[in-house]
Amino acid sequence: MPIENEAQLKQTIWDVVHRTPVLDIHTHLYDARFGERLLWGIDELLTYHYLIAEFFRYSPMDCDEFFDLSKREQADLVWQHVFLENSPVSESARGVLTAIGLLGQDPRSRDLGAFRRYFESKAIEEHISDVFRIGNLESVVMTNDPFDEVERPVWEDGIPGDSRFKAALRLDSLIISWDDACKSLKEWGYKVKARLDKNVYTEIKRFLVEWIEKMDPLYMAVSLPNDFDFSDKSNTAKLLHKVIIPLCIEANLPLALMIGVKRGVNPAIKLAGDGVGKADIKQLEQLCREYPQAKFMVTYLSRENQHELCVTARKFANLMPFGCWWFLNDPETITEMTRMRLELLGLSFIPQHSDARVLDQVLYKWAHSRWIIGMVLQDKYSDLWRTGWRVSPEEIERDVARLLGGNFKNFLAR
Ligand code: FIX
Ligand code: ZN
Repeated sequence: MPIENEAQLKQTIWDVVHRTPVLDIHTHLYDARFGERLLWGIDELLTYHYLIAEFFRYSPMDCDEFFDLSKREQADLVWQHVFLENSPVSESARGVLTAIGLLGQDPRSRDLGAFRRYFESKAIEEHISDVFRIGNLESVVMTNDPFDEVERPVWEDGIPGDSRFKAALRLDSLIISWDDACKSLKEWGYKVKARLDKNVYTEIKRFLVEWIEKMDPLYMAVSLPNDFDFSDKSNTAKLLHKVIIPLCIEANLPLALMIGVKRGVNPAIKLAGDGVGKADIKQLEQLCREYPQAKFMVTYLSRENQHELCVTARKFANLMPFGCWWFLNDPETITEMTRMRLELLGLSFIPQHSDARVLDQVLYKWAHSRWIIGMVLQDKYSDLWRTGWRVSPEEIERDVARLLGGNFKNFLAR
């Protein structure tokens, strides 16, 4: 049925955005094979590092004392300070309430005990299926580190996983702290040494090819500090140029670059202590120019980098901007970034990833992002409507499917 008026247009967009399944391209979630690596439940939600940072805004408690507590005790404290003694208006706090609400719990009760009992009553397999169904998720991409002691044996066993969880080969352990990685590789029988040379590159490539076979990743990924210099003589830069990018080209895998984190700005609060810095876009321009056959998926952590990322993506089809990462994942910034990307890039980008570390977080992250993507699209299609252009429901479905998964799949297939 053709769309007759603007009100119908808006309703169609809203419905389509909500009924189109999402492919979540970057999470820290794991399928049930990975045991303790898969976090879920109310205590994990409350002790998310985003909320721990907010807890320390309110509480004068000593950091070590906090981290010595059990997870449940930490969760009690976050609940007390961030939810009860102050209203939970921040994005991360509201998110917990959206998530438990979507799971059928009543946030009005403020009954942490009841929320705990709800999660305790569920088996993980059942819960995974509930979250995928309620969140309308097609699949999620994990963050897989071949150096992780819990992950390694699972991959080595080769037992098939849950097909809703896809792999991404994370390179941080290998290329950010090469000296440590080198020791492990030696123990595992690779002929490597701290000083990089041709033979070492060959061995690292052999290691990666083996892990690509084990994991069948959709892409390789690394997170880099804002001041990372791709052109200097650091081990990380050398490994990127000599091994990683050539292998990505050979294996036709995109390289996801997550740029802009300042690790350990306040190490006392652990994961919550990472900060942000603006990066130099010239570095990315150079990379896209130097390697036209490579495919780069890029997200910057700094808000200040977002406009230039769009402009750079207009120059290079081998560059795919993705997601509103971490400190940018709040409604105000998602709105701004999604609007800007649509206006500068049309539909040719990946608007969001959840970065969920706790299974239940996908519920709120995607609910909140779907609301925003829906609203921004309503505006953009209304602008179109006013030019006289008419879109069909099928065209809206096509466009939204691209944004929520199709663009990623097409980029992989390029
Ligand atoms: O490097 C990453 O993948 C980051 O997303 C995480 O390390 C970060 O701690 C996070 O959870 C951000 O959302
Ligand atoms: Zn992440």
